[in-house]
Amino acid sequence: MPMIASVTRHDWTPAEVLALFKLPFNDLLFQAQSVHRQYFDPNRVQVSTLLSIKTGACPEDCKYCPQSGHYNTGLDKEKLMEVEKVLQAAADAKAIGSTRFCMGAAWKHPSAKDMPYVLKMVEGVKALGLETCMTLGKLTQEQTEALAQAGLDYYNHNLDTSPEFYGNIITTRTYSERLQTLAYVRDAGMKICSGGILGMGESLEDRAGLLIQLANLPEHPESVPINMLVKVKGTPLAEEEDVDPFDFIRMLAVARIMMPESHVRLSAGREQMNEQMQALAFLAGANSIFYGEKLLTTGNPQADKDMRLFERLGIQPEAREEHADEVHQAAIEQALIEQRDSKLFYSAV
Ligand code: SAM
Ligand code: DTB
Ligand code: SF4
Repeated sequence: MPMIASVTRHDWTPAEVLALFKLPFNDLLFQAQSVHRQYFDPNRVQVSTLLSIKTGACPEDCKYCPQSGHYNTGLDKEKLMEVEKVLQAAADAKAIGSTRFCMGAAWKHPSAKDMPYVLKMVEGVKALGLETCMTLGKLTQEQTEALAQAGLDYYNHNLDTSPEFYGNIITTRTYSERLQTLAYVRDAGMKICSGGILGMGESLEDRAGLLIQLANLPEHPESVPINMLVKVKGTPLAEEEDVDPFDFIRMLAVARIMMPESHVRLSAGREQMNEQMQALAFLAGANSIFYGEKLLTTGNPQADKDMRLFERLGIQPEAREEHADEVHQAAIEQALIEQRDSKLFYSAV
């Protein structure tokens, strides 16, 4: 199979996308890796850290989510965190080498009374020299503009699955409301982080349908998180069948081919993946991860474990976009070395 010259397109059809999914695994990975190399350094991976700034008791009924108030998952619900505590967590994330700090709230949408605190968090995290990302649910145009004004770089709002399958998973918010929020984010000049989840009982057509929705937006999301369902006891999807690991890799590869300029994030579910599978994910074109021992409420690999994996694979963490200079890169690498060495030293005593 020859190297394929990639162009950024917004007119993907189901037949074309299904044909990609049905390629022999090696052909698909070769194509994805070839596309990846036309736009990215294949040995750099962006690292983001997540923090739940408001946990649990969410009014939405997303069947995968441990934070929905509709299900009993034994989660302790918490109020909006204090700004100072959020900034401390962001400083900790920076110290272990993260370049983006993503703050998530279990809300249907932010309330007027919470907005001033949220805006202070954005300003504070930005002042620490980190890229800022938030995921707060549905936004109004005014809220979106206020977040952009405060310095929010990315807004995460996932489409989660195809429009056809969506109603089996969420009934309290529509697909078109999600698309409207994404349009506000784009209009306010922020970057979009939007992706979905595998392992909810969706078909191959639904996986293709999700990628078509994302890739046929007027502009591709800059960040495309592909989550493997984290099965949490008490949620309606707790007993879903595991996704075939190769099918998960196929999803990353097809996302990479369809959105060649986007960062594709190997998102939730890494705790359940072995290192070989993660290496295949990077080969398929995934070039972003969540870094740090917790996602929002569930576990993620320890930072030192990830750094050892990066080292074994010859992968370097990516610098922040506006600071992609050598000094900043050196500082990130030093922070990562210190993080790794302190953990190794700790485990040796
Ligand atoms: N409440 C906001 C919203 O849904 O827009 C933001 C937080 S919500 C937890 C962010 C995303 O996390 C969801 O859209 C979903 O894709 C992902 N997510 C939630 N629970 C998950 C799980 N158990 N496994 C994998 N991904 C999950
Ligand atoms: C995304 O796509 N995945 C992240 C982030 N965006 C907000 C969340 C994953 C949550 C996994 C379940 C949990 O830890 O609660
Ligand atoms: Fe609420 Fe977000 Fe969880 Fe849905 S995914 S229940 S909106 S926290």
